[in-house]
Amino acid sequence: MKTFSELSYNRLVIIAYRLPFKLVKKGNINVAVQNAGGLVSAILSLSEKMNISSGSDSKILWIGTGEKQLGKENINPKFDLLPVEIPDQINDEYYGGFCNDTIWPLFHYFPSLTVYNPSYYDSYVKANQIFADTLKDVIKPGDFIWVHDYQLFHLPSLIRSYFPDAKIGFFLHIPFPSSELFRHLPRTWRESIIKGIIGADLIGFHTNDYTQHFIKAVKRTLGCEINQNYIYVEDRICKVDAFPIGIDFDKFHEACFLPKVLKEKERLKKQLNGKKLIFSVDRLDYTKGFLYRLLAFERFLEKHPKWHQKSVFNMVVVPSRDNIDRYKDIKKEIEATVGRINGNYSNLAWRPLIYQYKSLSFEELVALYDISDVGLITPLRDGMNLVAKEYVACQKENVGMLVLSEMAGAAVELNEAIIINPTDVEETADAIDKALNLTQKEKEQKIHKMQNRLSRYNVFTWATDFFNQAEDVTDKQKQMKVNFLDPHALTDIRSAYCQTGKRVIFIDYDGTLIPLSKYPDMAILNERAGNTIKKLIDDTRNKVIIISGRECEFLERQFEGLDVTLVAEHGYFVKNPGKDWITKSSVDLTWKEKFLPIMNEYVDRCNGSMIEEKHASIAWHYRNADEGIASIRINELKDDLTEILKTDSKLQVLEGNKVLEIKSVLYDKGTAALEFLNKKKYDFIMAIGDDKTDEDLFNVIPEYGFTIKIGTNPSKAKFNLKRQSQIYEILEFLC
Ligand code: GDG
Repeated sequence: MKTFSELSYNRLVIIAYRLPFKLVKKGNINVAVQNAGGLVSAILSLSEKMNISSGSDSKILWIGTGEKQLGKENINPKFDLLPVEIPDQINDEYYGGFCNDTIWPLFHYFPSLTVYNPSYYDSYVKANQIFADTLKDVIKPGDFIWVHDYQLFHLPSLIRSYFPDAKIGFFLHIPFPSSELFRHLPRTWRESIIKGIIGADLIGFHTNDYTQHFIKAVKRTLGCEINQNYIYVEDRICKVDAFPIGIDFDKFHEACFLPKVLKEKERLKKQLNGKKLIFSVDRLDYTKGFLYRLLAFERFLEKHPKWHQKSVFNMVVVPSRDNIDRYKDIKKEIEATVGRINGNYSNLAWRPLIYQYKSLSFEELVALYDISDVGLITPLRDGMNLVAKEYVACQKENVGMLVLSEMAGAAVELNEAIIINPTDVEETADAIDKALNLTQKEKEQKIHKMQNRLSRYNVFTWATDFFNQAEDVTDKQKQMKVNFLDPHALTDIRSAYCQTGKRVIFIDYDGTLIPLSKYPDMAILNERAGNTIKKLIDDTRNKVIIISGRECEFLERQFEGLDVTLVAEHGYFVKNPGKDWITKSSVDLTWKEKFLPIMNEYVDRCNGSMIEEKHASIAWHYRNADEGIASIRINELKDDLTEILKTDSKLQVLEGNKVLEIKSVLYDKGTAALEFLNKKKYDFIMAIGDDKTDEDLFNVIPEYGFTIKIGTNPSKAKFNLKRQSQIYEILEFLC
């Protein structure tokens, strides 16, 4: 992996809701202090490793909300800060409203707490626009722009509209929910969210599950084509992948022996006086699962009395948004439950629960991580949860065990921890007991495995991996650059056409000559297409070949009375004007009996799909099936077919536009076209098609020919056309 400075970028631009520092009054002066949160610590750690000299152009530019003054002061030599000013009234509805009361609960699987307020959404749109307007004047060529989190879903596309060639990454720090939950959002909101995000070149999530949820949401919301994590967005591609955020492992691991930490550990040990310590620290939020955690601890005390007097649970809750009623209520509930448990179990010498509502210093935090015997991290939903990773990194002097919720993104990587379902009070209670009963050796083995993983895929690897993959996407975009047919190129084609006398024009039928339709039988030759073909064949210097996957009878019906050559079933049948059909009779078709029942089974398993049995092939059409189910069934069907095809190398599976077809490998549109090209020398060759089967055709057209792909997807064709209907204008222009 290359470091940031070895890649092709000049400068890193971070855009997040907040700047990494805030100003705090100390006496008469303002001092800058670091804002809390995983992203800030990640980027600050990263900046220390990056080769940035103060005063240089390569300083990281961080754009976010914060005091105006922050933009004027040199707070950190590695950063330039650009404050974004959002008027209070907009910000209340944008941040407090749409971000915190709509996206946050819904994306953390709390649909009942989600507020759907159109005015909040309007403010979200406005605030994203304010971000875009602020950065418009500062973005330079060579910048890598990294947009972070759910407050800025619209921003990647807004940036792209100002800077079409900008290199943009987007990372989501919270879960991306299943598409079932995502569709709770009104249609316009969810469309704008997806359209906004896919303005980026690379889109990152913490886990593969979130990535798959997003892919499904893109398919369902916009119907974009997606191939192996690449989304085809009009004429661009962007990539989606999982990048689990890491921590600055060495910083935490080594901090355990800092003098201040050692002192704090001594103090704590004295207070504990030999008792086992169970520890948790989280920001006050309903996603963190405080009540279930407390109930689990209560059950633990009830079920495992041997730990009475011998264990203490220190639950630290970091103050957050406690001016809001919902948060005030959680706090009250926590306090009442803590009171009840302590009331039931305490005696003069022992209080089982120490609840603290405060922030900890870094040294206090590390000391508690290291000294505790159990890290009890049980969120109901969490994008990643860095506390779990930091807890593991700090297991040095007294190696403990992590009890971790399966609902945290971190559970994917920390699978040696004791994984629990946070709402299962019984399971969590037993997990605490199990963690306390593990032998030192068992704990060390598990913790060391996790530490090895965390030290390898740390915060630097996370960011570097993201930067490297973003550059790979740029390379892929270059390879697959779509070249739209512009008036200039069209004039060149026409001048070649006019100067030649032996011309051949291959035209695919569905999606090319005729728009795609819901059912194959509905795609009949329309008047405009018929007239265009007529004009072409009226010129005797033109040979027009309709080259299609359709059956011969269908094509013959459509082109009755028109002197065109017909190629049906991808080249299995050929018919020259006024002649009979010629078939590739040498091709064995006995395989069809074996495959037909398998493919029919998929019609039953995918409502809306249908089988088209042709003379020499079988096609499974899924245009009218549910997109989500069809995408699962295609893969299953492909798996089934691949197994059988292993023993039959004479067959191939073709993937067309919402259709999967099995046919012999002995012919295709390319070999069919070659037969014509080998028989006669043409001085003008043109081929037009729209789907993957037409790529075989484009492949055999000599360099001096003209190949045109209908659609915006990358192709071997020289040119792309955005709309199918443009084909009529082009062919009429030639004539
Ligand atoms: C988002 C996602 C995702 C907490 N209390 C104290 C303190 N902390 C530090 C921890 C840790 C961070 O705050 C909290 O970690 P999170 O993982 O919850 O990070 P957030 O930024 O709040 O959340 C989350 C994360 O982004 C990263 O992508 O994991 O799922 O919601 O670093 O150490 N630090 C100190 N005192 C405290 O009292 N010093």
